[in-house]
Amino acid sequence: PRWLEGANPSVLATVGVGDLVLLDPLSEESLLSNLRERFLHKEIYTYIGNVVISVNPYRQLPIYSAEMVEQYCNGNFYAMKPHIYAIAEDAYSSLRDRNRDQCILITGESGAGKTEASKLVMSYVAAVCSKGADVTKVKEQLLQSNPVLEAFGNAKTIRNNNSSRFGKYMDVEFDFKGEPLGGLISNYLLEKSRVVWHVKNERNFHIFYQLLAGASDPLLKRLKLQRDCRHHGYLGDENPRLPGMDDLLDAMRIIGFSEAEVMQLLEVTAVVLKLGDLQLSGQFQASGMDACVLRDICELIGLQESILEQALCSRTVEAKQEKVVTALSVAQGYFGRDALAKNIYSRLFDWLVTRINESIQVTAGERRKVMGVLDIYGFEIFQDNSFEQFIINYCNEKLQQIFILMTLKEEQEEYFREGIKWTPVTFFDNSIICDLIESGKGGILVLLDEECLRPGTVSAATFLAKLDQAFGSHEHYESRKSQSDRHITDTSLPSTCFRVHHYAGKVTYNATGFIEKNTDRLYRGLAQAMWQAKHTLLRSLFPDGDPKKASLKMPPTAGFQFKASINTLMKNLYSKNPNYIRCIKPNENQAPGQFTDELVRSQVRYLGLLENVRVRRAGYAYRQPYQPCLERYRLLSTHTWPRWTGTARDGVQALLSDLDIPPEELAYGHTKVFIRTPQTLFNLEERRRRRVEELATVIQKTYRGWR
Ligand code: AOV
Ligand code: MG
Repeated sequence: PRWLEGANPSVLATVGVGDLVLLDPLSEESLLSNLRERFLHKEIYTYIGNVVISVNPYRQLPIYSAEMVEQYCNGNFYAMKPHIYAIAEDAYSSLRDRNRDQCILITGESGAGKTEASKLVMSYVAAVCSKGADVTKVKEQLLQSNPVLEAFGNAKTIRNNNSSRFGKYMDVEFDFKGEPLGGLISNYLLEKSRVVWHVKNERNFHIFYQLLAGASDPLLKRLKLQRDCRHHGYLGDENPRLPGMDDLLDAMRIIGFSEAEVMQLLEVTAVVLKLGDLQLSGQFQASGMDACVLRDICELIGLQESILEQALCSRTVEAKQEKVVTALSVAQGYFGRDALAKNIYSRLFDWLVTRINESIQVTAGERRKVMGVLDIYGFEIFQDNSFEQFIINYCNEKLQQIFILMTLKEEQEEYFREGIKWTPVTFFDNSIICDLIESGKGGILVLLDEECLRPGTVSAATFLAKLDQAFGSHEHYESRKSQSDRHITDTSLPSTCFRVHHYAGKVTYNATGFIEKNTDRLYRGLAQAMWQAKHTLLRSLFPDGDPKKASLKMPPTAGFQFKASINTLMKNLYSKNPNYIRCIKPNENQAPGQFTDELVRSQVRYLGLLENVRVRRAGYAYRQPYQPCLERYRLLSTHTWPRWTGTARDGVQALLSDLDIPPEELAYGHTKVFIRTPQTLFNLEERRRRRVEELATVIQKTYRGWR
C-alpha cells in the first residue's frame, strides 16, 4: 500500500539527523558528533535547511548512479536522504518552473571537495534535461570544458592532488523549457608563479606532465621535448599519474578546437617548458645563453634567435628620443625569462577560456534563464604564504560575506514571501576584514598599489612600514611593529611578515614578493619580441608588444584587476537565488574513513554552521510545502484519513489542529507550513511511526483472517 512507502529513509529516519536544524540539544559538540556519526556511516551529506554540508569521503560511494538521479528528479526529497542532487534539483526546477536565476555557491578549504561537487551538480543537470541531439552537443561541450581547464589550471599541492589553481565561475544558460543553450565561463587569477616554481612535494600544472607522458614520439619530437620530466627545469619530479593525453585531446575536439588550434596550443605550452631549460651561463651578464635551447624555442615560434636573445639579455630604455641599451645581470636575465614564461602561460590560459567560450556561448536572443556555478580555490593557510594566498583568502572572505548576507536575506525574504512575521538574528559579520583588505580608502590592496606605483626605491620593508602605519591598531592586523606597540612578544611572527585575522583563521603573509607579483612586470622588450614571432597564437597573446601600441601608462596591477573582477562577480551572485554547498575536509591525509575532530571543528566554526542553524531555527526550525506534509502525516487524523478532498493547505490545517499542537508552534504560509521547534516535528514523527506500526498490525491480522 502506498502509505507504507513512508518507510522510506527520510530526513529524520537516518543516521543522526539529516537536517541539523532538528538537532537536540544544539551545541558545537552535538553538531560535530552528528556529522561524525553520519560520515562514519558513509552519510556524507547533511542539511541545514536548504544548505547542504558535504564531508569529503575520499572514496567512490555508490550514490551517484543514474537511478539515484532518477529518484531525486522525480521524487519528493523531503522523503529522501540528504544529497547534493537534491540541491541541484531544487535549483534546476525552480529555474525551470519558477523562472528564477540560480547560483550554486560552493565553499570550503582546499581539498574539501568543491570541484567534485561542482561536477556533480553539472552532471545532474545534464542528466535531467532532455536528450535531443542539439541539447546533447551543448551538454557535452559544457561538461568537456572541465578536463581541459583542469589540465591547464590544476596542480598537485600538499593539500590536494588535484587542486584548482584558478577561480572559475560558469553561467549555464537555459531556454524557457529548461534546455541548456550554452554557457559562459569566467576565470579568476591563475596562480601563475607555479609555472616557474613550486614547493617541494607539489607539482607544476598537470598539462606539462600529461603532455610528456602521453604525447606520441613524433609529437614530442616536433615539440622538441624530452619525455623524462627531470630534463625540464620547471618540472624536476617524475610524472604523476594523471588522466591521459588522449582524453584531453578528445575533450578539446568535442568542444570544437581544430587540429591546428590544438597543435598551436601544445607548441606554446612546449615553449613555456623550454624557457625553463634555458640556462643563462654568462658569468656576470645574461648573454651566455644555451644556444640549442634558444634555437629550439625560436624554431617553435618562428622568431629570429638574435631577437629573443637580445630581449632576454638586455633592456632598452627610451629617454628623450634616445635609446639606451643596458646589459642585464644574470639574475635579471633569469627574472625576465621566468616573467616571460609566466606571462605566456597565463595569457594562454585566458585564451583557452575565451576559446571555449566561443564554442559554448549563446548567440540567439532567446528568453533565457541562468544557473551560475562557482568553484573557486579554497581558503589556504600554508607554512609560507605569499601574495597568491592573500588573494585566494581575500576571495574566500568575500564569499563568506555573501553567504552571511544572503542566508539572512534569503531567510527574511522567505518569511516575507510566505507572509509570516519574523525578528532578525545577529551573525558574525566579516565585513571589517573585507574592508581591511579591499577598502578603496586605504585598504591593504590600495596601499600595495600605491607602493608599486611610487617612484623611488620600494621594497617589502617599505610596504610593511606603510601597512604598520595604517593598521597598527586594527584588530584584524598584526606585525612585529604592532605587537611591540601592544607590548606583545611573539617570535613566531617574522619581521618580514604581517598577519591577517581572517574569518577562517590567522594567516601570516610574507611581504616579500608582494610588490613584484602585484606589478607583474614584463620587460617591454620581451613582449615586443613575442609580438614579432610568426606563430599566430603566441603572437596574438602579446598585443602589447606592438610598438605602435606601446604606451607609457602602467597596466593595472594584479590586485586591482582581481578586486574589480571579484566585485563584478559578487554583483552577479547577488542578483540570483543562492544555493549553498559547504564542503568540509575530514582529515589532512586525503584518506577515506578518517574523521579528525579538531580539523572538522575548526571548519564548523569558521563556516559559521552553528550560527547558520540558529538563524534557521530562530523563527521556525522546519518548513515544508503543504502537499508533501499532508502526504506524510494525513494518516494521523480522521479528518484527512483515509481520504482528503480539499486543498493541501486546508488539509494540513485540519490535520494539525486535530493533533493538540500549541498554535504558537505553527504558522501557515502561502505555500508552506512552518514549525517552530524541532520537538514538535519529533513529536509528529513519533506519532506517525506508531500509527504506521498500528496500521501494519491491522493489515497483518486481516491477512491472517483471510487465510
Ligand atoms: P577542492 O576543489 O575543494 O580543493 P576537490 O573537489 O578537488 O577539492 O576534492 C579533492 C579530492 O577529494 C578529489 O580529487 C577526490 O579524490 C576527493 N573527493 C572530493 N569529493 C568527493 C566525492 N563526493 N566522492 C569521492 N571523492 C571525492 V582546491 O581546488 O585545492 O580548494 O584549490
Ligand atoms: Mg578545486
